[in-house]
Amino acid sequence: MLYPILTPSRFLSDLSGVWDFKFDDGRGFEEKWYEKPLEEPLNMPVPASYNDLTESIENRDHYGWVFYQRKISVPSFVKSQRLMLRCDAVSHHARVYLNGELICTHECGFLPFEVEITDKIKDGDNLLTIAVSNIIDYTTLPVGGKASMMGGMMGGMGPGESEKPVNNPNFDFFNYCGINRPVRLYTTPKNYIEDITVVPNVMGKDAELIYSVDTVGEGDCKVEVFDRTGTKVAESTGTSGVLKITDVTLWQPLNAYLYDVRVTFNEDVYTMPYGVRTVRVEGAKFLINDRPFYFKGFGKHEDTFPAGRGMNLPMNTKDLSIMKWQGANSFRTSHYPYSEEMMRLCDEEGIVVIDETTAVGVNLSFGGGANFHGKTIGTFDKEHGVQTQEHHKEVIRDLIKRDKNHACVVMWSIANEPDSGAEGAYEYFAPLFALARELDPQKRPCTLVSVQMGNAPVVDCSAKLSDVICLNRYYGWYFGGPDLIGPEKALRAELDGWKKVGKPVVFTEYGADTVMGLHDTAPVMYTEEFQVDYYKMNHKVFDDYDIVVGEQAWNFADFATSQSLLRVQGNKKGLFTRDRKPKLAAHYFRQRWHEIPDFDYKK
Ligand code: GCB
Repeated sequence: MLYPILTPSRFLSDLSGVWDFKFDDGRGFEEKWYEKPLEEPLNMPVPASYNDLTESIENRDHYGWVFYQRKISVPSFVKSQRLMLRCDAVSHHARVYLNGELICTHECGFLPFEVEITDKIKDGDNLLTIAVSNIIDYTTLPVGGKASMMGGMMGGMGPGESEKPVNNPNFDFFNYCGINRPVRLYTTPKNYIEDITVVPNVMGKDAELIYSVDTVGEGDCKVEVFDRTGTKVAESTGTSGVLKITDVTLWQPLNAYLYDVRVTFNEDVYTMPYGVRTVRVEGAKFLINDRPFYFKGFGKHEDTFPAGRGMNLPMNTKDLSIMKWQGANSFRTSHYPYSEEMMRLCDEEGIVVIDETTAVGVNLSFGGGANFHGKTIGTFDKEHGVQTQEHHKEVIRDLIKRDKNHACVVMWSIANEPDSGAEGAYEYFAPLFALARELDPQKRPCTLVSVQMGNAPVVDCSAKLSDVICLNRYYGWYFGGPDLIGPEKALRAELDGWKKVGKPVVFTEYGADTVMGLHDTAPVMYTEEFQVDYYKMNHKVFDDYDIVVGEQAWNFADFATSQSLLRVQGNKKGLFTRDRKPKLAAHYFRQRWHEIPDFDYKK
């Protein structure tokens, strides 16, 4: 799916701004609020999550639908064109109405969707309404607990005796909702470029770009490649073919280089920045441009105050700047696809990305297990377990469609911490891995991020399915903390097991909650000193194992979560506070990572 841009043939209009907004009181659809201007609306910015923007806990924790509304009108020169309405991310379910007519619905809060409105737009003002629901359950990704279920991710914090229905996230981040990313109008000519796919093939000093262009309508197609100085370096005609670049400049981690691939189809012109690099797994090595790469970085969140999960361009730039200050080279888009703006920035800045789907919470064993009439039920139980597999396929399809051309994306994460050792896990995941492998034109490695719940290689289906073993491990925190000696032994024992599998291992999470400003002479849990000691122990072990090809600390910054006994105004495992001030451990990491090269760290 092409990112919307202004080109000589395409006009783009960003509908960001302050929209009218109303919480549904249960009558919104019955009274057809989408047919007329909302009565007594609130002012709500788009893009942003609405949760932290009013001073009311009811609003913050609202369950169900909200209505966003604004007027749109388009200039007459647009009339001869194909007109599209594109929403980059509406969390989690959207119903879009134009002048009272339902024109599109969408499930999945973190991926774009679009609808053609050429024949629907009227002269003058048009009423655009987007109804948004934040309800999560066993059919959605992310997964939410059923309202009658006790337990959940953090244990004991289910809705219990609550009178009202509430969301009960089966994951550890606040269920921020709303129109979280831009809504835009764009035009294309009637005969247009639908999609572009480019696959690199590097041959010594030269490279081939194998391309295909999906088009609609009749016309001739031309593809040109320009280097950063604007010099044309390759050209081809036809909707598929091969472009040859001699003396190619590769896209390298922290040393990015992007070409411009310009496609012309009749009148339609679209230019895509493109980095040339290769990725593959060989034995227990992760190779970028055929050299063994070492991941240094983080699991992150799109989480800022007060935008919530709303796109925050300045913070994206700041975060990558901080990462470079630290010597980091990568992050994972835990636990959902990030904005297209962030992906483009990572291409530009040479930040390596593990791209994750929205599949978090596909695990009913958290907090002692989900209960159904007093019986523990299996995550993949056909009747009472999660019912997410079909939707999971759609998410994989849409994610790959959106991100397939990004040089920064080096691996797909099919899920975070699913119940990958449970009965039925292999049957659930094998078709998803097969789908991702089939759909990705670049055939990147695939993984699932494995949870620490006795998931030894013999039971964890990741051992069979993943190209890279990604481990979320909390030895010395949830498991054995505050002691660091026993946990160290246990971590080594586990790695001895994974060694036999023969695949590379990346620690995609390890961390300890740390409240900025808490200090002690003894390393006491929650102090900044403990966080440093915890990481030192883990690193000692990682450095002893050649199979460990990466470390991504949990988390880059403190972030908002649902309330629970283990969360002090959010998750405090950040190396930085939520407003990006470094804790002691951030300085420790800075020193370590500047001493670890991006390539050839492990023999
Ligand atoms: C995990 C989850 C992550 C949590 C983290 C924690 O394993 O993947 O979403 O935030 O643990 O801090 O407990």
